[in-house]
Amino acid sequence: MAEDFNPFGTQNTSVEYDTNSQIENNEDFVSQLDNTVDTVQDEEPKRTYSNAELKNPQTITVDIQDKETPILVLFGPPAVGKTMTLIRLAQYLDDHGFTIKSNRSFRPSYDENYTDMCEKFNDLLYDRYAAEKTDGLNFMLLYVYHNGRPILQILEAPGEHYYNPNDRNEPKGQFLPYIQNIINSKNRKIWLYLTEPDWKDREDRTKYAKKIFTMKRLGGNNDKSIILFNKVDKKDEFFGAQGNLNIGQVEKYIKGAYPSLLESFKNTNPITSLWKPFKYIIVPFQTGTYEEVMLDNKLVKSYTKGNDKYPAMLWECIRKIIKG
Ligand SMILES: Nc1nc2c(ncn2[C@@H]2O[C@H](COP(=O)(O)OP(=O)(O)O)[C@@H](O)[C@H]2O)c(=O)[nH]1
Ligand SMILES: [Mg+2]
Repeated sequence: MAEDFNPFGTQNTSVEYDTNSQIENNEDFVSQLDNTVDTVQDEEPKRTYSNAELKNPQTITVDIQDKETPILVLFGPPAVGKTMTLIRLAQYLDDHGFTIKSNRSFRPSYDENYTDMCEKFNDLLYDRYAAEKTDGLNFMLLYVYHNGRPILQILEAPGEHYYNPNDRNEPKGQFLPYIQNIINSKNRKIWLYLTEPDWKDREDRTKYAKKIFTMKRLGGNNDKSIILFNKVDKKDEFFGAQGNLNIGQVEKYIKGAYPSLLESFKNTNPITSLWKPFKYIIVPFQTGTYEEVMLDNKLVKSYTKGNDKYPAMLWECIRKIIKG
């Protein structure tokens, strides 16, 4: 392993509203709409994007008002585990004396889904059905406070904006302007590149690795990266007879499953590269265990958090980076 510190390693659903201004200005219609939203809020997906954003994703807007506090960006395609990693890390920090707060101004006010997720976020941390209830979570900006001071912002955005397995242009597709704004923001950034053992097929994994390469090239010189290898529980071969995780096995697996991914982490320093040809940190991770259960005659996913050692390793890496 080649890093100084190595701790071992929805598609959007949205409701389209008629934006005809005559209708919007009609108070009766608006109050009717409010009532409908109240009564059906558990069943109906809430609006995420404006009509303009739906028509043209290039116009998707996010707002990071704080340009000082470092940002941890959860980078990964749909279903790799970004939201549950966010939940698991936030749980861990909440349990260890940090304060977690969602940031409402990250998305414009028409994103009702975002407002809703912000309001619920802290309750979701301890919800058995967190995996089910965060199915519609697209965007999130969280603040981590310690002793009353903000120390980190954690950002999630829809996975298809990083790598879209249904887009034939991948991996050549450009990042949307809002992501480029994040890349170019003044904040120090830590890119958390999510991978997992069974994600898609080799071709998709190779293309995703190329997308990571592109992101690394676009990022600033001071950006830091961590490769988060989620869902380690899926492969028995990562564990020894005593149940201890074998990081060498994980690294070997990544080399085979994500061709050329680690190549993006070549050490370009002419001197140190002599004894340290690559610079990457691999953090193995498990958010928890998942089980399908019947609830109110519906099959839903129940979630039990995983071992604390995983978020502890991840936090140790992040803490070292933000302190250094
Ligand atoms: N076995 C296993 N499955 C996981 C783990 N983390 C997430 N998952 C599964 O992956 C699904 C997608 O996770 P999610 O965080 O929503 O992915 P996102 O689309 O990247 O935000 C979850 O609903 C779980 O079923 C894990 O640590 N182990
Ligand atoms: Mg998600």
